[in-house]
Amino acid sequence: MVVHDREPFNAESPRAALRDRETPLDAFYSRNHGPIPRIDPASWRLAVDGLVERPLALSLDELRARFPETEVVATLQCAGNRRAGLIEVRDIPGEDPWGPGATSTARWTGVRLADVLAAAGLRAGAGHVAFAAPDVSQLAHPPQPYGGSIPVAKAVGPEVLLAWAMDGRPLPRVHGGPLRAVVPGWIGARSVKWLERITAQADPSANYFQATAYRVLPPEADPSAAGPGDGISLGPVALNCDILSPEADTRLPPGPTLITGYALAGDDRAVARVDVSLDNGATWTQAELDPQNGPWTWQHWRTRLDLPEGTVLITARAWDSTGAAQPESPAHLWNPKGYANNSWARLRLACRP
Ligand code: MTE
Ligand code: MO
Repeated sequence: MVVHDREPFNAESPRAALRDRETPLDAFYSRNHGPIPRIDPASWRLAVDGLVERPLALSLDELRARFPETEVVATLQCAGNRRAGLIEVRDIPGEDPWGPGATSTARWTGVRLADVLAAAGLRAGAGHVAFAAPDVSQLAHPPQPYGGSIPVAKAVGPEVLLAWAMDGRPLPRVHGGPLRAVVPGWIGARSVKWLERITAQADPSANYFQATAYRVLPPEADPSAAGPGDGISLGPVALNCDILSPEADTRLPPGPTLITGYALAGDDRAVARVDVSLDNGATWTQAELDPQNGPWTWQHWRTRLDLPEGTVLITARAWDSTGAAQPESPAHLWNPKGYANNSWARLRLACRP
């Protein structure tokens, strides 16, 4: 792992681990805003309340007994993925320089949030489903508990899970055990770990991590002065891609070389095409897409290009199923908290015989 902080623990997957269709459990990235809470599974209950007909309080056994078990293979991606590319444009004090590894894919097992909401019975006026967790970020001023919300329209999708297992193993504590939300296609921040409370409500969550953080502020804003509702709230993850091989900053002989990478499209969009360029986007070659591993995962791609001798800049960009493409430059995307850098992927190499 590429460790950014020990406490709270933040680490990204090494590039090599991103080449697998599903990320090995011990290489899955880890993004924590506070210390990992210690939860006693025996006394733990999931509360479902707010604008519902029948509030629920469920133990893990009750949750498993009452609702059909479902599996979804899904990629999570942090909104801070590839922040390092924004920091190269202009410094972002206080935020970690994540590379392309704040993303990973796992097979999640749990129950559909939709089924739990149906059992509770959503009442008229419920527009959002809020998630609350017990961990507290000491980096926010004042310290803030973690939470977030998604609109009801997303929450009732069959892909949104309350998961207790990852790759067939009990959900590791670091990834939210005993229970977490998994919201495929949305920024990782909405997949709330150590889930304790689900609240149906009219408006988005007032939690700091929904109302104030994970928002794109205008370039001139002072992020330490930002308050609830400032900036643009992030939901569906941005169309993105990166180059996974060859290794960055390596020396290779010139000649035909395999270039591979991942791409990910937000929400219910799919990756439709990935292009690779050796001349900074003047001309492009279409990469081959690997077979899809389900509708909610990243898309690996590959192509073989004849690399010339000298310094080579490899550029990649993805298109999604609506015809949208990634923007060219991180300079135009720079924002004070460093979110959603989905500019063209670039990798520099020295090719010498
Ligand atoms: N849930 C809680 N309770 N606390 C957190 O700090 N981090 C969020 C989300 N859920 C977080 C959380 C963020 S920002 C991301 S990107 C994902 O969890 C990361 O999930 P992972 O650590 O399992 O990779
Ligand atoms: Mo995140």
